Amino acid sequence: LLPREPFRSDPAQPLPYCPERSPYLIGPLTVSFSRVPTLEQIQAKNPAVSEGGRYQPSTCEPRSRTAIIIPHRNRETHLGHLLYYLHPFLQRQQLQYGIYVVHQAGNSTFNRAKLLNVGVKEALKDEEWDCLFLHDVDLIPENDHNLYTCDPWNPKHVSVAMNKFGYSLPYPQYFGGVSALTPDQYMKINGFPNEYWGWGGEDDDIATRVRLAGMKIARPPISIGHYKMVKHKGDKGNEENPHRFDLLIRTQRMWTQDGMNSLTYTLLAKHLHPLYTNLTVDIGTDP
Ligand code: UD2
Ligand code: MN
Repeated sequence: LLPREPFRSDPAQPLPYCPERSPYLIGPLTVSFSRVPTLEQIQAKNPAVSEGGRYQPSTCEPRSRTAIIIPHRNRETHLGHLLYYLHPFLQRQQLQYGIYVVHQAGNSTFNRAKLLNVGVKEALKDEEWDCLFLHDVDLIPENDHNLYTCDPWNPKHVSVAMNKFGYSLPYPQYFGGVSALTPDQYMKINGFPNEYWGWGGEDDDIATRVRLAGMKIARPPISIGHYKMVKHKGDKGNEENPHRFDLLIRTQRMWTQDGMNSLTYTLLAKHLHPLYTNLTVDIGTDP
C-alpha cells in the first residue's frame, strides 16, 4: 500500500529527485486472474491517478517520465487485469507515467506494430516522454524491481521470462511482448514496421532493426523480468501472417522506408478515461 503523499506546497520550489531505489518496492508479486476487476474497483484503489491514466509523484522529481503504449482490440478482460496490476506497480516505482491504449477500429486484420507506431506518435504530442514502453495487453509483470525506465544506450527487451516459455528466453533475438525505447532510440530504428498484418514476424523485424541501426538489445536479469500471460487462444482477425517470412528477408532493404517515416492513419477518437487514454484509430487494411 502506498502512503498518502502530501500535496506539493510550493509549486515553484524544485523537488529533490526521487531516490534511486524506491522505498515502496516489494520484489516478487503474486498475480492471479481468477477475478476480473471492474474499472470502478481499480479506480478506487488508485485515487492519485488522474484523467487519461496519468500519475506523478507529489513529493519528489521522478527519474523517468514513461509512456505505456498498449495495442488493443477486443481484449477488455485482459486490459482489466493489466490496469489492476500496472497502476500500483508504476506508482511504487515513483515514476511519472501515462497509459495509452491504442484501439484498432474495424474488423480488418490486426496490426500490432503499426498500432504501436501510432501510440508513440500520439503520446509524444502530449508530453516529452523519456521512455516508451510497448506493452502487450495480456502480460503482467511479476516483480516490481523490473523498473519501467529505459536503458540510455540501447533498446530494451523487457519480457525476458514469461510463464508461457517456462520463464526463459525462447531464443536469443526474441523481442516480443514488452519492450522499452527512448524516443531517440525509437526514431533511430525508424520505429516499428507498418507492413506486418496478422500474427507474427513483426517482433523479429524490430530486433533486426535494432542491429541494423547499430545498437544492441539490452535486457533486465531473467530473475526480474518475470511476466505472467493471461491464457488465450488466437484472435479472430489476427491469424498467422503467411507473408511474415518473405517480409523478414526484406527487413534490411525496407527498414529505412517502412516505419515512422511512412506512417499514415486516421485518429478517430481520443478519450481520456479515468485509468487510461484511449486512442481509436483507423490504420487501414491488409493490402
Ligand atoms: C506474441 C508476442 C507479441 C507479438 C505476437 C506476434 C509474447 C508474449 N508476445 O504474442 O508481442 O510479437 O506474438 O504478433 O510472446 N491484440 C489485441 N487484439 C487482438 C490481437 C492482438 O489486442 O485481436 C494485441 C494484444 O495486446 C496482444 C498482442 O496484440 O497481447 C499480441 O497478440 P497475441 O497476444 O494474440 O499474440 P501472442 O501471445 O502469441
Ligand atoms: Mn498474448
